[in-house]
Parts: sequence; C-alpha cells; structure tokens
Amino acid sequence: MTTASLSWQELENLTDYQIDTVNGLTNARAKLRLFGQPESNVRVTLYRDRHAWCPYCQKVWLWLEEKQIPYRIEKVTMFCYGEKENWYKRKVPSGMLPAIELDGRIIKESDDILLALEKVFGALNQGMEDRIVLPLRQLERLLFRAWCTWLCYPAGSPQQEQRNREQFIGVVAKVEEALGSTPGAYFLDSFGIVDVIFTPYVERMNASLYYYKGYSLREENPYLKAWFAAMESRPTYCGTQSDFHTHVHDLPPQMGGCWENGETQMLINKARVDNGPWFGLPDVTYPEPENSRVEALQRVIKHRINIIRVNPADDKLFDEALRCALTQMMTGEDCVPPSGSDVALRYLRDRISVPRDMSIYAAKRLRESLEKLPLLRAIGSQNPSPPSIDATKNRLILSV
Ligand SMILES: N[C@@H](CCC(=O)N[C@@H](CS)C(=O)NCC(=O)O)C(=O)O
Repeated sequence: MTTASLSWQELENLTDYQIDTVNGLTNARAKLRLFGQPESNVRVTLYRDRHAWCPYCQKVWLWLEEKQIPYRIEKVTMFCYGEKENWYKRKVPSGMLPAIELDGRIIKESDDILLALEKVFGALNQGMEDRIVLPLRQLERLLFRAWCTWLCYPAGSPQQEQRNREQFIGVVAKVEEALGSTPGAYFLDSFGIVDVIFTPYVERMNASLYYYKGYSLREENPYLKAWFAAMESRPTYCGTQSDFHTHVHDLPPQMGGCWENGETQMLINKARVDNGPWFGLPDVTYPEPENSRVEALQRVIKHRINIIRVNPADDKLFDEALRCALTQMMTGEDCVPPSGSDVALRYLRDRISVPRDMSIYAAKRLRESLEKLPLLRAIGSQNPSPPSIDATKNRLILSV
C-alpha cells in the first residue's frame, strides 16, 4: 500500500525519544558525564574527536564509562576532516587525540592516559602494567600490525595477499587461544582493562576485513564471537559501538587506504554493507531495541534544517523525499518519493555516522528507509545501481 508523506508536525508527533546524556547510558552526544554525582566531583576533561571515530579515544572513553568517573568532553576536529581548533593546538601542539586534562594537567597518549587515570582512580579490575596484562597488550599490538599489513598495503601478488592473510589468521589463533584459556568470554577471568584495550581495533578489524577481504572475524572465530557477544551485553560498549558502514568508509582516510582483494565473497560483502540489507550483518547481534525507529526519527527531525541544507539536491525536493522516507520508516507503508530524489536520499544514507549521529540499530532503520525509496522508484528503471561512495566526504551532518 502506498501513502502520502507526513508533514514535519505529524512526524514530530510520532517520537518522544529522549535520553539523559549526563546521567543516563553511555552516549556519543554528552558534553558532561556525572553518573549521578555532583558536578563539583569532575576532575577529568576528555578531548576526543568530533566524529566519535578515533579508536584511541574509544579506549579512554570506555574506561571512564566503565569506572563511572565524572568527566567533561571537549570535541576536536581531526586533521583529515578540517581545521584543527587553535585552542586545542595551544594545549596539545601536535593536535593528536586523545588527551585528557586531569586536575589541570594535560596528558597525551592513550596508554599514558590510562596509567595516569589508574593512579588516581584505581585500576579497571586489572592494572595496565600487571604481569598478566602485559603479554596481552603485546598480543593486541601484534594483531594490529598483522591487520595493517594485510589491509593497508597493496599485496603486489596473489601469493603475497595469501601470506598476509595467513599471517593475520595466525595471530588471530593466538587471540583465540588466550580467550579460550579463561572460564568466561573475556580475556581474563572477569571483564577488565584487557577487553578495553582490544575493543577499538578488533571492532574495526571485524568491519574492514569483512568488507575489503571477505573475511568475517566475528563469525569465523568462536571465542571472538563469544567475546563480542559479551561486550554487547555491556551498555558502556554499546554506547560507543559503530556499524560496518561507518567504519569501512571512515578507515581509508585514517589509515591511508584499505585494499580490496576482489574475491567473490568480498564483493558480496561490500555490496551488502554499502546497499543493504543491513540487518543481520555481523556488526551487531544483540536484539534490536524497540525504540530504534523513534530514535532515528528524533535525530533527523532535530537536525533536519542542516541535513536539507547540505544535501546537493533542491531543498524542496529533498524535504519531500526525506519526509517520505521517514513516513515509510514509521508507518511501514510505501511512500513514493518525488522523481529525481534518489541521489539525494542515498547521499544522506551514506553520511549517517554511528555512534555519533545515532545508535547502530537506529542507523540501520534509517538507512533501510532511505534505500527502500529509490528501489521503489527504480522498479522498471534502466539504471538502478547506486552511486559510489566518496569516503572523504562521508562526514558531517547530524552532529552539533
Ligand atoms: N599513540 C597515540 C595514537 C593516537 C592517534 O593516532 N590519534 C589519531 C586519531 S586515531 C590522531 O590524533 N590523529 C590526528 C588527527 O587526525 O587529527 C595514542 O595512543 O594516543
């Protein structure tokens, strides 16, 4: 059944989504986190990237959230997305992220930050320099290097590509062994610092290898699969978690390139991450929360003026198409968008950034509706294939 698009007012009436950014669950929008404590308890400011993308920032972010240390958040632009703020360069001349200010003292380098935080607030179950932690930290760096070698350099020959793959999988076997040697799903007997250290890059490895190499880290390794599921049982991790679509298009400008291997499975995975269906991808496995649609709707409504302004399409045309997509998302009824709006809808589809703009399931719902409309229009069209994504422009929209 097809329906007419709802007005903005009618759409607004369909969402009551709101979160407590300060005292509620982990979220990417907060500028202050108190965990129920008075603001006078704040001793830490975390400087992290505006896009909630930086892996080293995620490590410190997750630690602060797990320990429930009250802190402020200052967001800084990364070099590849714009001008670094002068006020930040005065504090940290290199402009590198993350940094913290702890009792007025600036500390850089994520490991030094965690060491300094541990000294003041105590360890997150285990200390960074505990005898049992150090070899696992080294293993994380080994895995990181094997991943970079496979993903970020052209192999030159199929034999080299195969060697790089085997080298990575060899280190993954060591990670599986470490995970398998403890009674639970985490790296040590209980959740702790080692899980925080592995999280940022293992999440990015899972996304990038699925897309660029056709290799599903999470599905092919039982202990890592259980570890991901255990991490997803923690609201702290879920608040920082990104999706495949965001990661695979954010990584190349950060890493200096990611190399596809062109294999059949890789091509299938790539098409799916870019064009959907996004539900069922191994980027998330906990059940979809009931409020994912109302969250997506609220986030778009809040930023709709900016979203329409930056879209290359005519404002009036895109306004109508966007309301159509939101109507479809909320009512489940097909709403045929105005002709000529396909590129505009996909432009937005490719710029939703998780978790910066919204949570992982809200983004899937929104992407699905933005993609469904061009497909409706494409029935009978001669050229329904979507435009390719320019990763360097895969930025900015909803965040303020
Ligand atoms: N060794 C540093 C690495 C930090 C790092 O590489 N940060 C990147 C972002 S992930 C950065 O600040 N790049 C500068 C920029 O993009 O503005 C640490 O552990 O903190």
